[in-house]
Amino acid sequence: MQDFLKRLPKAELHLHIEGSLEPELMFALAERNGVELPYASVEAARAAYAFEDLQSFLDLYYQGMAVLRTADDFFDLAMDYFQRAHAEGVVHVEISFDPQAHLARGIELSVQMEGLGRARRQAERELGISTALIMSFLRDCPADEAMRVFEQAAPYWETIDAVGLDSAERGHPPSKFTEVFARAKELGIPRVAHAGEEGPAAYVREALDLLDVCRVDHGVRCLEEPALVERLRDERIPLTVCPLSNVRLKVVKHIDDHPLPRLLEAGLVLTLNSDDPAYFGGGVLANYLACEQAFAWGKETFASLARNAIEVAFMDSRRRQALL
Ligand code: ES4
Ligand code: ZN
Repeated sequence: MQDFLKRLPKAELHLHIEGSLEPELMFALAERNGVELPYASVEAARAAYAFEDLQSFLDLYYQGMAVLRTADDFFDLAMDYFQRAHAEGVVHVEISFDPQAHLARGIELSVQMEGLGRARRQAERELGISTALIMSFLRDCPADEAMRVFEQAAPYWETIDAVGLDSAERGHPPSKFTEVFARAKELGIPRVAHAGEEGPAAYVREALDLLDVCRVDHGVRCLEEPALVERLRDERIPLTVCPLSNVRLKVVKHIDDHPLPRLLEAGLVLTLNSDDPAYFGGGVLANYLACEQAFAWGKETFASLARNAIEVAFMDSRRRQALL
């Protein structure tokens, strides 16, 4: 089974590239850029990754990314991740990034885009994986800031496959971002949003009604509203589920309690993803393996989850045809 899951052509649709920063690279970049880290060693960094909730993770996530300063840093970050993903049998990756988190540290958008773009082209050329880019807005920052960043990104709109919404969910409903998502829609840019991770099912409904998203990131709390579950099923709205993330951030107590079997039973379009692999205990394959351990699903279930991801990915139709 392990071999089957490794060989299965998988797509990663929910991945924060800054959350793929392994402590080894964090230390190398800190050294290169003369940035002081709050950890004595790689092991100490890993030991500090014991989270109570989403916010306690975000605090370390924003701190860790302080080592990213130059286009080469963003290139190394993404290339490192693409290589690991490739080794796990991942054939398509959608990387989400948080431009505001870097702009706030004085790192220009052009620097971020150059590094990530260069890594995407090299991964496509040398590893044969396809990639997409999702520009995410920080929901715990003001909506007008998101709008300014989005307009500032005009030279890059062509290379952005979707906009997203992430960071601290509670108290920051999708409704706060209606305007910037309407602007993206006007420009024909697809939309996704984190909703129903720590926030209530009502936020999933808002993401659909007010942001017109084509996919929901996490969405696991939709189960609290049966009518919403029916809607997600009938409209075939995919959820990008991240089981190891949900365990590490205590969205669920234990992987055995994860709602994935109930979501599957409800007939939803589901995909398995890693979210922040450097912080949550592994990449896409580790998430597939954790589900195998916990739920003892058969090969057909995993094949259909992997197929879902390829079907709903942002990729051109020829690539999709080739992978299906
Ligand atoms: C995130 Cl797990 C998670 N949830 C919300 N926002 C995020 N940004 C990076 N990881
Ligand atoms: Zn996420």
